[in-house]
Amino acid sequence: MKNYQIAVIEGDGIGREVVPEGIRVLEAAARRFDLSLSWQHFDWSCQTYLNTGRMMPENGLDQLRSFDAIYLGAVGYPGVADHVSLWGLLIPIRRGFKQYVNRRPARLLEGITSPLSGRKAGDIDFIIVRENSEGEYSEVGGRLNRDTEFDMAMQETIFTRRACDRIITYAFELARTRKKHVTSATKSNGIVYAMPFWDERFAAISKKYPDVKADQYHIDILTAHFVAHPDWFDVVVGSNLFGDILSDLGAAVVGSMGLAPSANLNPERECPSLFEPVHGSAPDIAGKGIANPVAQIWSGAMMLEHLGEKQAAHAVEQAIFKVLAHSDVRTRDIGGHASTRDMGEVIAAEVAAVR
Ligand code: GGG
Repeated sequence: MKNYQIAVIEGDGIGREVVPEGIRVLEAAARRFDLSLSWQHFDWSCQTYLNTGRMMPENGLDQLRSFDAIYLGAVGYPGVADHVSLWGLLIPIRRGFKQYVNRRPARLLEGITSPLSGRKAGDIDFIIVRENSEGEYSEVGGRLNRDTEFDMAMQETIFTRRACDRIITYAFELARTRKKHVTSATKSNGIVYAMPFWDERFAAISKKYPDVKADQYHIDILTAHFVAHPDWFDVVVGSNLFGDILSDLGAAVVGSMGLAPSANLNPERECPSLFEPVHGSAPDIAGKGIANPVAQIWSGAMMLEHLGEKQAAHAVEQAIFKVLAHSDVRTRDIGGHASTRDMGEVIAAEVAAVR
């Protein structure tokens, strides 16, 4: 029996509620497909920061390095500045473990109502490929003259040829397995150095894929097209910030933030990859047991897929799709009254019933 060692970071807010449901469903898949998943929990969170002054210990990455994968809930909570929590936990993991691909599917499923009128299941099905290692998320910059009338902040955007080329290449390779279409998110009219450089690299890489349609839009009109014509897209590649913004919009057009999974991938598998929902810690609903666990569970299916457990991954995905399509058990964000746990249990039961 194959055994996988999984590091679990529930993190903050609803992360602590949805992760147990993810584990419940993945355990059901493990039993059904004869796998063994060993979960080691790391209680790293904003509370840890308030107790110790750090989101994770100084040797946190060393503690995670030997795991097969990392399963994360959400990071951030009122009381700790958002940049402190993010840069104290998630960003060091993404960068330290060379997880330069952030893969974020957006798919309108049967049983889910899109806020866009006239869209039905299957009409929206794209994947955002977010550059996950540099770009607008940069530590280059500083503050001067704090608390004076000359107070100022400066932050540099970093675009390297290596990072642009590898993420754009990943997007084209992914498109080859799908509808053979890559769209680039740019803003090369306004951002005069970094974005024309991104466009140059996109043009250069696209030449290597004559079988894949390539197009690009400025981010402003691209967001409008996500709403007006979401069916136009297959794989959408963007810089760190653009990819982040587009993936929340992608989640919204397919019905809920609670339905958007993601994978932070180190494609070379030199380091563990990390699987987390796109959503954050949602302090407004945390503690109520009403968060939708589907994004977390689906991120778990992406983890199984990455581990090579394709049958188990497929079973978890199908169980999610079946429950959303046919079950009355649904959380509030998708029109029901079920609890986080109810939803986890019904999906787990569906996985157990797979023939
Ligand atoms: N699910 C992880 C989480 O809490 N994400 C919220 C967030 O804002 N992440 C920042 C980012 O992905 O750049």
